[in-house]
Amino acid sequence: MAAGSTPGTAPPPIRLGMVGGGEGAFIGAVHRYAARLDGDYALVAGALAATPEKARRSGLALGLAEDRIYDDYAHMAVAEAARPDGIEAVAIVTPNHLHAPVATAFLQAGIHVICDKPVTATAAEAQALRDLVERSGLVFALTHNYTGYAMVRHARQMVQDGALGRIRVVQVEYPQDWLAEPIERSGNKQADWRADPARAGAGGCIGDIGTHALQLAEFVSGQQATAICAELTSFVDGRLLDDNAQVMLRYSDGARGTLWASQVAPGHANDLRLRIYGSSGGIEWRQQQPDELLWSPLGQPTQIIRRGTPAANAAAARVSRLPGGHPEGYIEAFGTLYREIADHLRAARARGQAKAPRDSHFPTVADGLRGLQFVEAAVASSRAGGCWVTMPA
Ligand code: 4PW
Repeated sequence: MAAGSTPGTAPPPIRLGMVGGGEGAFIGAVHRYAARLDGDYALVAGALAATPEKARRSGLALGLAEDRIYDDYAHMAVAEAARPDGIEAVAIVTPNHLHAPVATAFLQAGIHVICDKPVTATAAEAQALRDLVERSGLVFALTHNYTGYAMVRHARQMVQDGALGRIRVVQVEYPQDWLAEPIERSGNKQADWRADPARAGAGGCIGDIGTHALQLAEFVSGQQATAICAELTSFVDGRLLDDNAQVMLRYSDGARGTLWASQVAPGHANDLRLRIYGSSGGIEWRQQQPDELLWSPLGQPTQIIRRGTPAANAAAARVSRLPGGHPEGYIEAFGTLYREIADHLRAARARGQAKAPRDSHFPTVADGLRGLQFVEAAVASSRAGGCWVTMPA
């Protein structure tokens, strides 16, 4: 039973607002699907776009009441905080450079934050945001969505149970191809702010998807990168930020690994892959076949462990919605984070209840700070010609 509910009654949905993510925006729609998947949230307010006309059109299309459609996020934060039925949490799905000011406005208004990644444009902003979150006591969730997949949870549990033995090698790859051409030629509007330093922040590909790759590698392996050596490259003519990143990593418990993130790899739409090798076996997971985990116990044939079968462990079962043979993917994994965040938000509603009722693993502002520290370390390493740079502990 969720916090704050009484037997036989469903707890009321969490009143959610959204900043950014108006009509045509990919990631805004993803957050809305994820929030609705388990019925935990109701979207009731939004500052959904940069122009008043588009903000209004987007708000009306989503069924928002006229007086809950805002032109300006700062006004929205103050107005919603003043209403008895005001939003309890806001989802931030703007370009990266707005994450810090928008999150700050809502935290200062006493509203919980769910933010897309990377958390901010710079590590200094991320540090300031982490301090603010700590002082406020509010929930700040970061949607590094790949940790929500059932077979990622399975893999993490295997590592924790010692099935792989001592972890030696952590290989993570995240190739995409949507920035393989200049944006003017591809016409990919989703991409344009991600390649603009003023709106994307310190890193291009390394910030947009390299941070996902690092977060996944650390989440599953249980080790933290302690030092990195990077080469960032901009292959497409005229591009100001990196579109390809090669990184060597040293991990805290002695493992070694590489991280390759690329947005210029034809044939790979969203091909995040993780391989971890230990003294007793290796595992491999692919985002494009997410219901399967390859398990190679040393000296034995490779097995395919499938979500929804008896071979899947309790960590996987806990976040599965559908029986085996009914594929789950990107939206369900995103929805798992939203569900776990909802548990925390409901626990926060019931004052005094510190523990969330479900086993939650959603990333926070601390993971976001780590991501920005990684981006800045990679940029520094690459600019210095590929030297080793220590990651903050
Ligand atoms: O967060 C990532 C993005 O910015 C995503 O998961 C995929 O790559 C889709 O868009 C980009």
